[in-house]
Amino acid sequence: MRYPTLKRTLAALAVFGLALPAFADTSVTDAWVRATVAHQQSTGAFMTLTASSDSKLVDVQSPVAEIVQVHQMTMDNDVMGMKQVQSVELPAGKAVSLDPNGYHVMLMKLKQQVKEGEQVPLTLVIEDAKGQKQTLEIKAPVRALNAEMHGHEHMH
Ligand SMILES: [Cu+2]
Repeated sequence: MRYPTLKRTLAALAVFGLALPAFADTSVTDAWVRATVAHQQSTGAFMTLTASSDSKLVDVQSPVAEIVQVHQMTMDNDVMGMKQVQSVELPAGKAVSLDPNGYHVMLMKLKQQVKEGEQVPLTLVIEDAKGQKQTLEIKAPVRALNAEMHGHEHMH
């Protein structure tokens, strides 16, 4: 009767695997960085984040910029601006977009021009509901888009 025992063990493992994912898993899609012109000090990185369990984006780092912050676009008396936020909520299973109209990753004090066709390394730090941190390394392609972020250069 060894065979049924083995089957039970495999079934138990499968259940275990489903019930207890080892780590909260966050996927990143559509990441991109806006290309800069010479001597431009800052730019934005954008992406869509989907976490498997309730999490938040708490930190971003990149070797191309001295300062990296997460910003949120704001509208105050019809004037568009932006403010730094400490984290971005990533509800389980919900795709959260960092786009030019909402949250974005701000790359400030750029060390060099960011040119179309390059890949910008970004390190994303995701914290789950238990406070466990997960680090995601991604490479975001640089896209040249003429659409200027509103109020961007004034803010930084
Ligand atoms: Cu910003």
